Amino acid sequence: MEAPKRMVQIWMLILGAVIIYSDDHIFILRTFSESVTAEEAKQLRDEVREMFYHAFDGYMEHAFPHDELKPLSCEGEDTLGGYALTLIDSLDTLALLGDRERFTDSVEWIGKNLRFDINKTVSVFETTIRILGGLLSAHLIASDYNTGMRVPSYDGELLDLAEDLARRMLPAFDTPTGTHATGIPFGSVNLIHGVDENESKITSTAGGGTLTLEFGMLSRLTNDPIFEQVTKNAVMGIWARRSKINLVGAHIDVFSGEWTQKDAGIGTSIDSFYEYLLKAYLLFGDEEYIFIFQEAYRAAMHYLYNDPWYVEVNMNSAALVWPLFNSLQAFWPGLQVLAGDIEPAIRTHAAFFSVWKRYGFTPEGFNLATLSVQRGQKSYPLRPELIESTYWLYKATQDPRYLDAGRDMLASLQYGARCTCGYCHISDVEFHIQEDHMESFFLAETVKYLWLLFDLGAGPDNLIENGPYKYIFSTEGHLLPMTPQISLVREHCLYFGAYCRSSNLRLETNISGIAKKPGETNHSKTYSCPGPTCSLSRFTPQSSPAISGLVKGYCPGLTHGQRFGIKYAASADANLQDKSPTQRPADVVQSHSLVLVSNHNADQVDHVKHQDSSVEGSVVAQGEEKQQGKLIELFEGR
Ligand code: DMJ
Repeated sequence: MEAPKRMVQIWMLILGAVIIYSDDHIFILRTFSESVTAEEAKQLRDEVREMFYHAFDGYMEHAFPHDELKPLSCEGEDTLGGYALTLIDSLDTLALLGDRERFTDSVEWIGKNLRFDINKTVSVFETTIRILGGLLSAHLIASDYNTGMRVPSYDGELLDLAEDLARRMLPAFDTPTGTHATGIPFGSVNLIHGVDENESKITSTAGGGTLTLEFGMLSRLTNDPIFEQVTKNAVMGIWARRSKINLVGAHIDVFSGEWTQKDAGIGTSIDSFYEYLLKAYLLFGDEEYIFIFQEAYRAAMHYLYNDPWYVEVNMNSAALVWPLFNSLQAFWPGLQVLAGDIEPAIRTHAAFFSVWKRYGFTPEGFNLATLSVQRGQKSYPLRPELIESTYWLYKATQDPRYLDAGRDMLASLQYGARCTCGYCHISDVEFHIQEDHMESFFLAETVKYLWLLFDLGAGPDNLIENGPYKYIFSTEGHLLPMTPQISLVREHCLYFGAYCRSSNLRLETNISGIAKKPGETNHSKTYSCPGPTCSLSRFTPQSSPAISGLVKGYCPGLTHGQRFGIKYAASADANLQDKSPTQRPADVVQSHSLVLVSNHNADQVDHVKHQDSSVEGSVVAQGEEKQQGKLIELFEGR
């Protein structure tokens, strides 16, 4: 029987309110006069700045050089390695705010005082995204006149520290589950002794698969490929163990390669695995990552997406396991903006924001079946994800509703989380109970994205919008610039996508229509690449047979702006944008940064390429099918 069509009428009233009336619900959207104006955006930006300093000064006064601030008791605590975690995580936010004095002082203090030869066992994931990422982004800001924040006394100390730290983490990769000599890393490592004898062999997918940006940057800055190689091996090791329907589980044994937790989702324990597939491609131009991302993303949208929510399913059978929103999922709409898949991002963001509005914060878990906070998951530890997606969606659409959402979230933080010396975790979103802890990511991400959102609304004046480089944000919100040294890209589309040590590599191309540097002829271009161990990837430009280096391909027809821009509003394909979703070709998602082919046909499962079907844990149950039936559309008309 054909489902009854839903009637939707939109009324614009004289007062400026928009009312949407459908068969079963009435939505009253905010009145125009309530929307954030450019003038108000400036004030909100200033308020966020003050918010940053309340927390940062509280940390410096009461907690530094401990890792994190206890904002109620105004004391410090060591939560990672005991090496000024919050200061390191805050460095590029200081630079973004234009605080030259504190940025300089902090860089100098860290260069003189930080040491990693300490007998501490630390999380490989957290140390990478917070410490390594913080050091590398600050190094690239402090060492570069183009950023306007160069530190005159700076002499590469942060890069040296980053390299030292990364080398101390390398023993964690000494496992047999990768595609080459190294594998999926242990979750923790001792900074002096390597992996502890009794260290758990179980790690999360995010833990093993979210290291490529920081380690890859380090390889390109130090000319040592080891960091890029081990983290890529780890990603390949995880991906080789995906199920036949291209889903990954949450936890894996780094020795046997068996999945010990087979729930697939986009949130807890997996989230940034997806994020780094796309971002590693964008930052490094390594096309292997985009091929994997496309397959992984397509599977996620097919099996996990229950418009507008995401659920967790068994990675093999796709059977529903958890009908749960978890707060880490909220980064996904932001990632979709980068991937160019804006429409589902808009709907999902609206759904997630409805949870925030209901409680004033997002709980760690919200049960989509009972429409209530999941037992044991009532807290809001100052997470950035929803704000991060709000920023990306505002950047992509310029829709003022995202500024309004940001204003709401800022108000929640100010009224609910601000406390004596900083901002407090909320231990129960229903009763707004404050807890004596402030994660370093509050200053690295939550405040940064809020500030960026309002700065955009005010007319942007910051390093990211007006600076010399495009930036990729790490999963910890750190600014990773696409400098020529890191991205190995040129203004045209031809590029070397991966690190390569060959000393003999010569590539000659005769691709027409690419930008020329003085001295280059129309028909030839020569590159050199130092080092011995290179291989060709599957896309190679017209090339001489002598090529022996890693050459990742080219993208004819795309301009630099199309490959790396993310502005959605001014799409090149205006005709397509103007069409309604039903008029668009079903299988093409438009993006300025890339084009994703998205096949939502369930039959695709049978034809999915599976590179290593002999790998344990990849056997798929017969009759796997996408979960039928939609989850309740939450909060409509409430
Ligand atoms: C941050 O450390 C990073 O964003 C990470 O990817 C997920 N968890 C926190 C923020 O919630």
